[in-house]
Amino acid sequence: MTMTIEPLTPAIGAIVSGVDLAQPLTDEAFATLAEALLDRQVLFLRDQVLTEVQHRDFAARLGPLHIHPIYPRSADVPEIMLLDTALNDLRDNALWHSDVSFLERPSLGAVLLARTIPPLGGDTLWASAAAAYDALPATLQAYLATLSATHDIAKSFPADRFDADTLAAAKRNNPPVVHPVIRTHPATGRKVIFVSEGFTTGIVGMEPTMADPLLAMLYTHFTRPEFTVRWKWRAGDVAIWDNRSTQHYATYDYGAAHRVMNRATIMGDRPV
Ligand SMILES: O=C(O)CCC(=O)C(=O)O
Ligand SMILES: [Fe+2]
Repeated sequence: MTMTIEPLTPAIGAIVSGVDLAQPLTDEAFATLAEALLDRQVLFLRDQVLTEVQHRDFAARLGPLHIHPIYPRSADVPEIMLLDTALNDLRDNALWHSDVSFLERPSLGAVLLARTIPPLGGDTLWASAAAAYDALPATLQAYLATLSATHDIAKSFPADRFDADTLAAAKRNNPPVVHPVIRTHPATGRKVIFVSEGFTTGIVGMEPTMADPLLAMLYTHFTRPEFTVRWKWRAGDVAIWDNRSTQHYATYDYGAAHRVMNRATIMGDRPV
């Protein structure tokens, strides 16, 4: 099979064809895919038929895997997280976020497989926080580089939608953390806006009256259509994203329809 990588927008995204993730990739094919991921930040593959073990094993080539403190996981393969509307209210992913930024070492990226997709709706959007950074005026880039922000698991997991004991333990084990507002991508060297609606609660040393509008301005900026790509899922699609340089938003516009996604999450570095 010949791998082809077709970019989707100038800033972000590509469709990859000619790859079967159920088979172990050659080192060369894997290196091509990993390079495309750094460059395009989110990759989409159609028609993948994967067991949970194959899904996990592919993701594990990108790095050690993380087990989420709150979301349900597969009974057989705990590294496979279940995003199933029959198990959880998933409206909380309908806001821009970079996964698990409440950890001291947020994730490097994720491999998401669509299992059941509503007849209409449930698209997911990704934004390039690197392209968005590049478009900021230099004076603002320099100022933002002096700031740090707090990230808190409590912001995205409201008490009324999750099991109280699980939530209490997750909050106890994951106290708020501080990350730079602008991080440098460890592999590409690109600078990235690293605050999100999902988990950022404030800017260190700044009153909310100033920090909140500054954060809101950044969220509005990096989600401009020029920096985003929107994916319309079919069952069997896989998205692989770099969680250090992107944010994403899972649209919740499908009412009571059933939607099931499986995610493997790769652990990352401490942002600097
Ligand atoms: O359900 C989706 O499309 C994405 C949900 C999400 O935010 C994630 O898997 O990290
Ligand atoms: Fe997410």
